[in-house]
Amino acid sequence: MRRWRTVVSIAVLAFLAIALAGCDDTAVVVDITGVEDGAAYSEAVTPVIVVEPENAEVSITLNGQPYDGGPISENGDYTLTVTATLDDKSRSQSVSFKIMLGVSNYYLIDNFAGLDGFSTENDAALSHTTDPAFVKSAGGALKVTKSGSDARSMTRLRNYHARFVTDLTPYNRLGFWVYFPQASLLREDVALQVCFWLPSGGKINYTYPAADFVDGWNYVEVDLADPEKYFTRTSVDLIEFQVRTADGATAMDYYYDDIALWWRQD
Ligand SMILES: [Ca+2]
Repeated sequence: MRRWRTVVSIAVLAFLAIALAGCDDTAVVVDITGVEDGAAYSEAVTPVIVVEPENAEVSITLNGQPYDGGPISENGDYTLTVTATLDDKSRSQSVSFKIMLGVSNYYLIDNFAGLDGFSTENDAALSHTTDPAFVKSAGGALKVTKSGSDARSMTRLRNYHARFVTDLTPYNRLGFWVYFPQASLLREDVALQVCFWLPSGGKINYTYPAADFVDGWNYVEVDLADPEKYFTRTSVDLIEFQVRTADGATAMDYYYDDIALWWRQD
């Protein structure tokens, strides 16, 4: 009876056998520490990977490319995947995270592990998807089905959402991913509008033209501190994400993922 236990620390590009003890259990184990799924980091990170047993074949990729284990220091979205295989047994673990240099107060409102806390107006039906083609970050994504009955399609983040924030003053940015299958179908002047509804009944609107979007995933970053908006951010009742097509009869499935708030010192 023998046990093989191995620590692979890619931080130092070394494989270290740390223990040999009696047991013939050859279960394949993969453990990633140093980065957390769904997290955002304001400085470089170096993941630490543990694989057992030591003679397992190990594949490590970062965004699908071979990864040498060095510090990850550039702004971006990353998915680290470790796969260990021994005989017919295989184990894989993935962690998705962001590097956002100089950012503080990062607050993930929703990465859509589920779907709760949203309502709709006009032409929108919401559902939850885990189809990898339409998921940008950990968890799933929010699918909006626009049937073609109205040009406007509204998804509303409501104050009963578990992670809703009323006072936005600790944050000066809101960001999210949106996936359009065909951006040319969007209304030219206002393809997307983000509205912050205030208790007074007023709204603070941010509009984005069709030219801002490509087919597939787009990242939208809203400058909450835009001096032209006169937006004090102390009290917000709901946040509306409105998509408009040029033709009201256009049917379109589109997607949101990874809605977050943060502070970035300009
Ligand atoms: Ca997600």
